[in-house]
Amino acid sequence: TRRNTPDSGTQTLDRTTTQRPRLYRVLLINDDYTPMDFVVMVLERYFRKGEQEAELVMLAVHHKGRGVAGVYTREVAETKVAQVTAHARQDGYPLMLVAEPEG
Ligand code: NFA
Repeated sequence: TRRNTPDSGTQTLDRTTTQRPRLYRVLLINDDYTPMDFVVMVLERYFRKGEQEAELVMLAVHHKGRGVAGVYTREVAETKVAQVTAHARQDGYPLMLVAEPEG
């Protein structure tokens, strides 16, 4: 709806629908060297999984090659990838993560 405000005369558009941001999956990629315990810790600490869910996701990635750690808006997803990658490299592990758009 187009509308004139009395004070400035600026035309604004009021919309009755809301826009939701595009969401991104953060994927964990399997490798042969990162310890299982490190991946579980990552899922608990950075992706706020409980102990049992973290174990299930880690094992799914270990067996299937990749899996979803979490779903976030773009900036949050990219920050998770950067923070976890930095932590893994600090500890000498090759763990890989990627953010990919949903839908
Ligand atoms: N495959 C790794 C191992 O056997 C564990 C792992 C799981 C690594 C999920 C990366 C992602 N130590």
